[in-house]
Parts: sequence; C-alpha cells; structure tokens
Amino acid sequence: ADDAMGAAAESFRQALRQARHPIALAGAGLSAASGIPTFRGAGGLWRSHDALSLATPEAFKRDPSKVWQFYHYRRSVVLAASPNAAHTTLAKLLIQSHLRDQLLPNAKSFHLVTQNVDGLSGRALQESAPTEQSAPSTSAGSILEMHGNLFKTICTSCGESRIDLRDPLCPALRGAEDLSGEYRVIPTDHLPRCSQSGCNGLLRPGVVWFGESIPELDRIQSLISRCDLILVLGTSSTVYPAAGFAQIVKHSNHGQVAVFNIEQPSDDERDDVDWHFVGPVETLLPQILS
Ligand code: BJW
Ligand code: ZN
Repeated sequence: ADDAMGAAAESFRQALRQARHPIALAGAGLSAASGIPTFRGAGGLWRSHDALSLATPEAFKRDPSKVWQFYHYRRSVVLAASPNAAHTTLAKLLIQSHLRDQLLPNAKSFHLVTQNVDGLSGRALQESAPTEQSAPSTSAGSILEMHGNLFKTICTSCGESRIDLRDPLCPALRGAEDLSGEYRVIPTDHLPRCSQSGCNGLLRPGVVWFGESIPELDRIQSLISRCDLILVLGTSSTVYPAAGFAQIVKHSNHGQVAVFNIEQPSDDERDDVDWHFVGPVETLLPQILS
C-alpha cells in the first residue's frame, strides 16, 4: 500500500510541476486539525442546533440574537486556534519559496479558493510572509475566501463592511462563548450595531449563507475556467457552486483533479478523480509536497 501511495504521490508531484494554473479548493477538513469543527461531521452542533440550520438568512431574520451568539462562539474558538501543517504547506506554495520553485516551476498562478470562514489560511500566510513584498495578493497568487470571514461584519442598513477582531464585538456578547452558562436572550439593540455616523444599523456576520450570492464569484469562476489542476482539500463537495469546480476542471478544461480527504471516495466520485489521497490533509499535504 505504501508503494502504491508513493507512486501516486510521485505522479501527482509530476503533474504539479507541469501545471500552469493550479488551484487549491479547501473545505472545513483543512481546519479540522486546528480544532475547528466541520459542518457535516461530529461537532457540527451548537447548543443542540445543527450549525447549518443557523447559517441561513431566515435564521438571522427570525432570531438574530441566537445567530449572533453562535457566531460569537465560533469567533472565540478561532481566536484561540492556530493554523495547522496543511495551512502552512499551502502558504509556502503561495509565496516565493523554495517549495514553490520546486513544486510549481511552470505555474503562472496559484490560488487558494477556500470555503472556510476562519481566516486560518491567511494567518498561516502572514506567518510565512510577514512583509508586504512577499505576501501575494496578485494575479500570481492569492487566497479567495468565497464564503466570507467570521471576523467581517456587514451593516444590514448601510451595507458597510469591515474587519473587526474585537472579542466580544459588543458588551452583551461577553461570556456568551461559555456553553455551560444559560442561553441568553439579547435584545436586538444590544447586538453588534453599525458605528458609521448616524447609522446604528444591526450588523450581521460577513459570511455567505445558503441562498446568498458569492461576492467574488465572477473572479473565482474566471480562475476556475483556466485551471488545469485542482486540489480538493477536506471538503464534502456538497455545497454549490464550489462542489462543481472539480467537474469544470475535469470536463470543460480537460484538467486533472486530486482529492485529499479522510473519507474514501464514493463510486460516482471516483470516476472524475485522478488522484485520491485518503487520510488527514494536515499529514498528507506536508508528506506528499515537502
Ligand atoms: C477531512 C479532515 C481532515 C474532515 N483531513 N479531510 C446547484 C444545485 C443545487 C443547489 C444549489 C446550486 N447552486 C446553489 C445552490 C444552493 C446552495 C447549495 O449548494 N445547496 C446545497 C446544500 C445543495 N448554495 C448556495 O446557496 C450558495 N449560493 C449561491 O450559489 O448563490 C446563487 C444561488 C442561490 C440559490 C440557488 C441557486 C443559486 C451559497 C453557499 C453558502 C454556504 N455557506 C456555508 C456557511 C458559511 C458561514 C458559516 O460558516 O457559518 O458554508 S454552509 C457550509 O458548507 C459552509 C461551508 O463552507 C460549506 C461547505 O462545507 P465543507 O467545507 O465541505 O464542510 P463539510 O463539513 O461538509 O465537509 C468536511 C469534509 O472534510 C468531509 O468530507 C470530511 O470527510 C473531511 N475531513 N476532517 C481531510 N483532517
Ligand atoms: Zn450602517
């Protein structure tokens, strides 16, 4: 089995070295080893609510207090977490590094498109490339957070969006991360409010909920449309449009697909996948790539 894996790893590295526009597409499995729960696995519950039932515009309209406490909790989990070896390996491929020269010598670009809202890939990048010059946000490489970011807020009145790392975001949320405490009902005026002069609108988390459009979709689709090798990392590939990207690369672009997941592929998935590496992405990526 080790030899088979070694051969697959070698043929995958060879494909990487030939790729001109590779893309990594990440999902919650990328951050699992950092202690961030996935959505469809164990741990995707908050106070007995299915995380996915809270990630909707309807839930926020119905009960903004509950939804804000859920997001406050998740922000506090992420603030206490650190990037793992998979984030760090990807960061090294995004910057001008020995690893990039070695593994992506023909790449005109390399982008990380992540569905994750935890910002851990960005933190890994900052840790690898603390100076502006080496941090990529260019046509040659960048991180695109397609489902937004937990630390972004958007005003539901004036539309202003900003990054706000304060914890808690407002006094009423202080301590709400402690799930052993009683669940509280917070009046809407005490939830995070807009600080633009004269606005005071209700803020919402700067993430993309079901049924909402993806702000950077045009840019992402244009990157996918020229992609010749996609690395699908730790995602259940159940949420569109991200779930369709590998098929576009495979069937429209005649490119190649490499999947890294702890789960075995299903029978119909297998047909579209050139390499399937089964195991934890935080072990596989460093092992196969460095
Ligand atoms: C490991 C591991 C380890 C664990 N190592 N692996 C076409 C067809 C049908 C429906 C639609 C369609 N187009 C659009 C839709 C509607 C909808 C949709 O896709 N619904 C499906 C459920 C069918 N999509 C949308 O609404 C999107 N908007 C849109 O398309 O707008 C236009 C439009 C609207 C309506 C109709 C048509 C068009 C927006 C989607 C927004 C998703 N938002 C969320 C919440 C974000 C905020 C938050 O975090 O709170 O994004 S939902 C949630 O799922 C989150 C994730 O980013 C996303 C994907 O989940 P992910 O990352 O794959 O996590 P898991 O838990 O599912 O999987 C983890 C995987 O890791 C597993 O496979 C494990 O095995 C693995 N793993 N540990 C390696 N260590
Ligand atoms: Zn406002």
